[in-house]
Amino acid sequence: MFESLAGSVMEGDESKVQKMVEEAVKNKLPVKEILNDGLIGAMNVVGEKFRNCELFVPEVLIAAKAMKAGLAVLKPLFDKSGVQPVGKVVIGTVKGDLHDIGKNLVAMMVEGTGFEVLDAGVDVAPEKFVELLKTSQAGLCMMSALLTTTMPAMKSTIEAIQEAGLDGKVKTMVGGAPVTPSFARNIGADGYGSNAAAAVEMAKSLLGKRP
Ligand code: B1M
Repeated sequence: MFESLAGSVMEGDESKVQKMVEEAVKNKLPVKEILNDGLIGAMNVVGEKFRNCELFVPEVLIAAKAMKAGLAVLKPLFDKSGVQPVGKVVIGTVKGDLHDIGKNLVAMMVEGTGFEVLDAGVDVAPEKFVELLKTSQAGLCMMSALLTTTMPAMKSTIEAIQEAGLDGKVKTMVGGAPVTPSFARNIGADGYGSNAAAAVEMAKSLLGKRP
């Protein structure tokens, strides 16, 4: 059952995934298993294939959308079944930057591995990141930038997080085409991801989770 559910996620068959998850719930299969062995398991394989260049961006986006269709069926049942998110993250494209394709891909992949994701959107000011981190009590701030001119906004956001006294509670992570590991280190980010699959691994490691 879980194998064919995972297969349908990887094929990106949204309606089949939705129906299979509904069927699994109807048959009283444990929500945790449907989530971990079906949906998250599939996205882990997708991430691995993406990292190995066996899958490309459109295929990953399609799989992530199918996974979301299944997740939507399960979400209302999480509380009752004692399913806790692996961790909570805030993600956004930094101030001045409107590029969101890569950020959305990262958000979907991170969500697909069991994190609760608050997507702040694009052109997100440092104060907005701070406000969302405070209200959500998320443990990780994920920033994306596609323009060399907006990369400094990542540094400003990290500084704003420190000034708000959140640096002991919130880890920071950066990524996007012009961002490099040395830039990440220089601005004091806790982590960097070169692509969506690497971002998932880094998010898990920063929050000390191995779902
Ligand atoms: Co723009 N743009 N753009 N653009 N655009 C680039 C980035 C550019 C390189 C094109 C070029 O000149 N060759 C260039 C930047 C040059 C530079 O800064 N040095 C550029 C420019 C100049 C501009 C404008 C200034 C153009 C203008 O108006 N004169 C303008 C800026 C607007 C603004 O933001 N204020 C602009 C506008 C646009 C569009 C609106 C038309 C559109 C964006 C649509 C959208 O996002 N909704 C657009 C696009 C599509 C691009 C290109 C063609 C493609 C970007 C993309 O989506 N890639 C881009 C050229 C290119 O990259 N080939 C370009 C696919 C995406 C999946 O990859 O975003 O890299 P990427 O994400 C990857 C990784 O980087 C990583 O994972 C993702 C998946 O593997 N990643 C993370 C991303 N975020 C991460 C966060 C993480 C970890 C990993 O952790 C937190």
